[in-house]
Amino acid sequence: MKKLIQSVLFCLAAALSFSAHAHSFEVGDLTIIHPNAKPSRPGVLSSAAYFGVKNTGTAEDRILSVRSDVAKHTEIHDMKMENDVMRMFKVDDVRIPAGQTLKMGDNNKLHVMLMDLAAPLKVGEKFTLTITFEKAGEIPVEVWVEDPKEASSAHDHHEDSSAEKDSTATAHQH
Ligand SMILES: [Cu+2]
Repeated sequence: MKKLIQSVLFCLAAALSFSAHAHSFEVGDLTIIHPNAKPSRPGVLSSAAYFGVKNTGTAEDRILSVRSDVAKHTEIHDMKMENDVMRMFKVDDVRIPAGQTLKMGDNNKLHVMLMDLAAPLKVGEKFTLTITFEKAGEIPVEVWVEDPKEASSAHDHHEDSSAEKDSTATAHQH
């Protein structure tokens, strides 16, 4: 409960200090940057979410798991080409070295896979994603469901968004 209140406070602070298209959550040495998700497509009960983590501390931290009430199964995925087919695979730990920032989808294919959604995700909705770090513990953040086109102009890191879309549609077999 304390963390939830904390995150609401951070959210208010973030709303005051960031533009409409960015929000972040600061807990200890970690800042979770702009958690966002794609809307689900008609008839597809999965989607992908992204966030950044900035580690201003002196020790590496790791993401051990993610979870959300909007999806029955939530995993961190990476993707790679295998025989000309883009495949997704689960990543068990994502490391954020001291002093570094990792942004999902930025020069990498990392994403949070939301599987078996309880309901379709629509642009403008918000939901809570709880990220569990090895050292920082559980950090609940508010994820904004955004139009991928708008998101790309907001972060300009979506040069690979068409490939992403295709692989989400074709190679996802859980
Ligand atoms: Cu995936």
